[in-house]
Order: sequence, then C-alpha cells, then structure tokens
Amino acid sequence: MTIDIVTIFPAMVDAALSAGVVGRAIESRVLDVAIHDLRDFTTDRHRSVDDMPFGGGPGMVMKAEPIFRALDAIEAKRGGRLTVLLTSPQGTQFTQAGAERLSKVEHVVLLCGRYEGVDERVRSRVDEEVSIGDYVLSGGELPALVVVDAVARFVPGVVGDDQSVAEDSFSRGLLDFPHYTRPAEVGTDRVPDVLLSGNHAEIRRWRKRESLARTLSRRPDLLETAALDDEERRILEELQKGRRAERQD
Ligand code: 4FV
Repeated sequence: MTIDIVTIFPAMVDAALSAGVVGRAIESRVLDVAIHDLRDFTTDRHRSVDDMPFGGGPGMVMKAEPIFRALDAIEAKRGGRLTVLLTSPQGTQFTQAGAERLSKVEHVVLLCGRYEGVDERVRSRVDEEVSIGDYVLSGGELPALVVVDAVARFVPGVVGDDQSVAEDSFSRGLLDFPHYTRPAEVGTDRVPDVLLSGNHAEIRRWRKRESLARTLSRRPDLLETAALDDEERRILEELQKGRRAERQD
C-alpha cells in the first residue's frame, strides 16, 4: 500500500512520521508514504489555498482547485486508482476495523483540511470521510496521522512482532489486559503472582479474565460485537454472575 498526505503543513506531518515504528518502516521502505505541500499546487503568486466563504460568515474555506491539482499529480505518480480520504468531524468514526480494511487498499490519499473546512465541491473527489472523534481540531493533520499510524500497524513488517498487532486492543474487540515489567515490587505494589509463575496457561487465562473484566466495566458496549471464544464466554458469564451477586448485596 502507498499513502499520500496533502497538507499545508508538510513539516508538521514529516516530523510526526519520523518517529517510532512508523518512522522506521518509512525509512526502511516497508511503508511508502509521501507528503505533499498543497501550496505547490497553487497558481497565484501568493500561493493561496483558502478564500472567503460565499454567503459570508467567519473564517476561510479551502479552495477546490489546488486540491484537485494535487490529486491529479498523485494519480499520475501512483498510476492506479486512488482511495481519497478527507479527515473531518462530519466523517465516519474511525475504528480498528476501519484501519485493518484500509491497510488492504492499494493507494490511500489523506486530505488534511484547515480553516473552516474544504470547498464542498472537493467531496466529488473524496471516497471516504473519516472522523477521529466528536470534537473540532484546528486541522486535519493530526487525524491523518492517527489514521496512518493505526493503518501502518497492519502492514506486514511495520510492527516487529505481528503477534502484538493481533493482540492489540480492539483487534479482538476487547480492551487490553494490564501490563507489568520490572521491578516486581514498586513500593508495596507487587506484580500479580500469576505473571511471575511461568505457568503460561494460567497467565493466558488471567489475561483473558482481566481483558474481559476491564471491558465489562469500562466498555460493555464492545461486548456486543466482540468475537469471544468458548473460554472467554465462560469467564464473562462468571464475571457477570459475580457483578449480579455484588449488586444484590
Ligand atoms: C477532525 C476530526 C477535525 C475541522 C475543521 C479541521 C478540523 C478543520 N477531523 N476528525 N475531529 N477537523 O476536527 O477528523 O479544517
């Protein structure tokens, strides 16, 4: 897969994409990511990417033509069908499942809005609109970086141990179990004995239980769609029975 990002702040995006597993994957060409400065696709000497809103009102609106030129150039460079995503609060909520689906798309383009947003006619070239949450940011770059990071983890070779991706929260529709590392004691706070037992079957059961308990208390909505195995279903019933008993006390 390839990812092209269109933004008026290329340095901001470049900086964020030069760190960690994603940064290493781009460096080692496991991931093909290109950043495009929208101003390079303007034609006036002020390199204008925005203008006043028709109908009046506060703020500015991003012009359509520079974005169209950028998409034409990327299409010519990638030589294949582009899947164009616009990050905006009007979009579909971004999820782990969405990230996994996008990781299988050949050419993804992320359009980063700024100001009040983009000219509505831009949406004629947009395949999907993606929101990372019900709040208003000053730009679409951070959402685009969220999408790149979540999608990149599904690209083979980006995350060292693909196992950890499979075990990522939400990959199985549950919240993650607690993690511990050395030292075994921090003050009076001791690591659960099971994790020091070396009994991997017990450890796996403990992690399942912790993941289910955490999901039951913090995100019971996730349990409606989580793909539970038989053991997890049994553990969940025990947990729910336990909670019912607690409520009756
Ligand atoms: C946003 C979000 C977001 C709105 C106007 C950019 C800003 C500005 N994008 N999820 N929440 N975008 O707030 O994706 O142009």
